[in-house]
Amino acid sequence: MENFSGWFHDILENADITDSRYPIKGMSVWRPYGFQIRRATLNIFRDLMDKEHDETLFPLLIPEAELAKEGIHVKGFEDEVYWVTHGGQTELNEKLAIRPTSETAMYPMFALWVRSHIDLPIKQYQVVNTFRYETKHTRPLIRVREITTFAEAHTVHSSTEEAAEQVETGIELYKKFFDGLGIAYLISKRPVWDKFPGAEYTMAFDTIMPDGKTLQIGTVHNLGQTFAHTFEITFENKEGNHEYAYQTCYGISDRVIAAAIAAHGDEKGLQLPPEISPKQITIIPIIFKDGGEEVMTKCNEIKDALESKGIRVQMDTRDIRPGKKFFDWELKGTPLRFELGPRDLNNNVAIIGRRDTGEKIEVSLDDNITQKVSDLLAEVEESMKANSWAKQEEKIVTLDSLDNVSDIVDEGKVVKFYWCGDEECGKAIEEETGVDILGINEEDIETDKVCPHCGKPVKHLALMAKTY
Ligand code: P5A
Ligand code: ZN
Repeated sequence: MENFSGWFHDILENADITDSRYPIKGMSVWRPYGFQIRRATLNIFRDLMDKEHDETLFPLLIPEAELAKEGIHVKGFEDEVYWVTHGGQTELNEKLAIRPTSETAMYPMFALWVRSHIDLPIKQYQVVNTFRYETKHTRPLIRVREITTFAEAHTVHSSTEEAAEQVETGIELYKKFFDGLGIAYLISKRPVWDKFPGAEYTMAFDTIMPDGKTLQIGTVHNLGQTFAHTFEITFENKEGNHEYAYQTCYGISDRVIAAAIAAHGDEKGLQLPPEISPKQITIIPIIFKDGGEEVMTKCNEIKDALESKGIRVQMDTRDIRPGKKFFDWELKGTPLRFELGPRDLNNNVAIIGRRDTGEKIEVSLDDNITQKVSDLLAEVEESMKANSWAKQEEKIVTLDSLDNVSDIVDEGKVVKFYWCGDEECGKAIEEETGVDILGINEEDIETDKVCPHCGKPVKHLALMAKTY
């Protein structure tokens, strides 16, 4: 793909996903087709989350005093908060922040709910819109000022071990989620200067976009006891002593949908993983003057059979050339297409076309079509996932020297290198190369290598990239 940015912009418009002509920068409209993709994505997400968490819903507005309580946190967000200052003509006594994220909305309430160790753990999540006055270049789904699909989880625990375990659980959950969408990812521990404001450490998922720049598609934070101190979240432990609670939080956003579009799309348009494609197969009856009725009857029969097994089907009976229909559904990314014409019917066969490989498969109408289609959907899902991991693998290079790192990332690569892990050294590397350190990809490895920048012994395998 020559020009990813242009391609991405066009696809959102041509496939009816979002409309970015809404007259506020950084805010777009979800159009019906995009909304269906979003809904299917959230269905998968909720299925995963509901096994471990309770879904809740907190208010959008946060009193200034609460937002301001946690110093490090508010410092991290102060330039990004939108404020509500008036109710009608009346100036409010206290400004209200529009949530940029919900720690300071939730945690004062957690403090009321947590009394004893038996109230713990708390594991909650909500899917809401949040607002961030982003100053970097905004892009639909990727960097927005209204994050319409902010899925944030917040947990409270009675021990530091349990909180650390929850971070691992969060990572496992997100792996499953991204695996289901066939999105390849890199996991790293963010450098200290790039962790979430108020967190002890941040684990991040990044995906490599077609242009080689990485996109952070999810983060899992260990908050330690910082917020518990600020918001007085304490519990009586088994020994009868009062202790501050241990917390984690993790979140994903609209970016996940951007990543799915970018991971699988091609020159023909979208290519949606079967799990999130609004329809999984399009039936296209090829109808000429004669024999139309029989073809329609058979197509309807197949549609009913597929739907009875939970497969999402659409029948395209528009009065236009079949070639135009193929083109449209390729653009919209539907994984499979089923073609049946009068001659096929006479020969007792039909054609199933795969969006991912372009293959056309002849099937006998005596076969179990439903089984064939569900097998193919599973195959498509696996092959799309494998393909996106293979593409990621091609984009990663391991370097022993950082001399040419800037040129190498400009060629669309992500760099792995052996690093000492020191903050000072890391900041100098970023400064001198103009490339970001994503984080530590493998911690505490054993090697005789020395840091390519400062010459100290190496501790970690780290990642560098140009980032979105
Ligand atoms: C975790 C959830 C948090 O806000 N609080 C609750 C924690 N983390 S975060 O890293 O700041 O954001 C979570 C994820 O949201 C995505 N994201 C965005 N997506 C689109 N547009 C934005 N402006 C934007 N800002 C953050 C990232 O994927 C991030 O990992
Ligand atoms: Zn170093």
